[in-house]
Amino acid sequence: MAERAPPPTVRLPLADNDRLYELKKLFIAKYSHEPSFYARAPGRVNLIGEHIDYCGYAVLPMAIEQDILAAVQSVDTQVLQLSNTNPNYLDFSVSVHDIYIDKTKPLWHNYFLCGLKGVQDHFSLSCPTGMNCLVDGTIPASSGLSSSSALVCCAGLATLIANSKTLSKVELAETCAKCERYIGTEGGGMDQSISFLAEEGTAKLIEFNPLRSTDVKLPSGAVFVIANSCVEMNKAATAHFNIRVVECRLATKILAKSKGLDWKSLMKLGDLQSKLGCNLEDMQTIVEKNLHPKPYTREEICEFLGIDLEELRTTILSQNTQDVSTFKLYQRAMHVYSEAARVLAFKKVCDEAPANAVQLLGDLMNQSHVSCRDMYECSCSELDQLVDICLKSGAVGSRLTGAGWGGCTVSMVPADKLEDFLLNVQEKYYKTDERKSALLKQSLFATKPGPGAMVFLEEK
Ligand code: ADP
Ligand code: NG1
Repeated sequence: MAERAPPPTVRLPLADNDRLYELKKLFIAKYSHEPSFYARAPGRVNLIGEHIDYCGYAVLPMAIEQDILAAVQSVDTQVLQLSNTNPNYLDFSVSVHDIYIDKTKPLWHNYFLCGLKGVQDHFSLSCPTGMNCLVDGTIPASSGLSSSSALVCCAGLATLIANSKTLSKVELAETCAKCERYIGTEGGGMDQSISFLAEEGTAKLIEFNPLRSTDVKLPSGAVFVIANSCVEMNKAATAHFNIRVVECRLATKILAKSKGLDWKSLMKLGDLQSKLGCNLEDMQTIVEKNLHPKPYTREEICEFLGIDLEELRTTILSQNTQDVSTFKLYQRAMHVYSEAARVLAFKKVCDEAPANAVQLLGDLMNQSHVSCRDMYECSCSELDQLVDICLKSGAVGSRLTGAGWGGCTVSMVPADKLEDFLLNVQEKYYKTDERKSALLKQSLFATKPGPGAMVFLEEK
């Protein structure tokens, strides 16, 4: 199976590739030596299935063309030297024996260190090699297109190759999903999985535990368009993301206890469903009957579970949610179970390809956005406005993609309406504001499923 193979290595003359050629020149200017290889990991757009990967549920993303590319040279010094083609990301160097990841400051090099440490830890490397690296990224940062995971995956792949080790795509995806958590966010693994498992021309249903992917053929009459709201949201710099993870964990425990299960051992809403042996509709009924829409206080949760605040803090809450005092459990669980069902419905429509497939898929995307906005509260006014403009400009479906609270929307647009759609969205969202207008070129674009991570070697 392709996903049990390592990421492909492509040999090419650099004269055929302007970006690699330029990167090589910059690398030589910086380190006075040629790179030994190049590692590339793509970003992704999630078509449907938001905030459910960390609950154990399948998601449906595709890789995008935008990526993180690193030129790398292994060195004997046991020092990692990092630089970036974007001058906003400052140079950094550290001994490869002394990796410390600062959770309080998500500076760019910390993401690289996550990937490096992940691979070092996986192989318990006692004598890891040093590296000189020059990184070049094209994914808009903090915009829900997984620039952070692409950087972690690129760093993991670079470290693997530099240390002459081999891992399959699945093993790399699992390693990088685990090690990105060193930055402090408790993500579920969608981004790293699609970055390694993606294949050109197909979206993927990504399922977890065990990690696996299935091709999803998208309808030929529609185009997926990404539009950036131009509101940045760094996951690791705020608690929004981890609060949602914790709310889902708390909902799992309250529901498990209500149903007489061993609640201490259950952490995910998906695992609760498996234990109960119910379908996703039944789970929504169980939420309806056992959770209340009013926010839960910490005291109420502790009393219901029969634990004290200290136990709540140490066994359930994350480092950056220690002082959160109320949690919305009903709304979050309702979103998760309904969104998990929408992913399966989306896949079914793609497989069966009925005549009205585009309309059906669009409806599911719209329902997903409403649920993200109203139940999961991970949208923002700019995203809602952009979704509205996209729908009025001819999209059949439009929704926020990725973590939310800013970042991008993804819209499904009938192919014959694409040109008008792009013109309309430009006029109504971007051209009304100087800052957004300046960002237009990299903010609004049609996208197709791209390939996954790979290594390039120069053919001389
Ligand atoms: P995303 O939704 O894109 O994953 P995050 O806020 O989680 O957003 O992560 C964004 C962070 O990833 C940036 O603040 C930066 O530290 C890092 N990053 C993204 N792109 C690059 C790049 N081209 N070079 C260096 N670091 C990058
Ligand atoms: P982005 O959009 O890359 O911040 C995050 C999580 C995903 C997933 C989505 C929401 C990480 C690295 N990524 O993605 O696992 O939970 O939010 O669906 O934490």
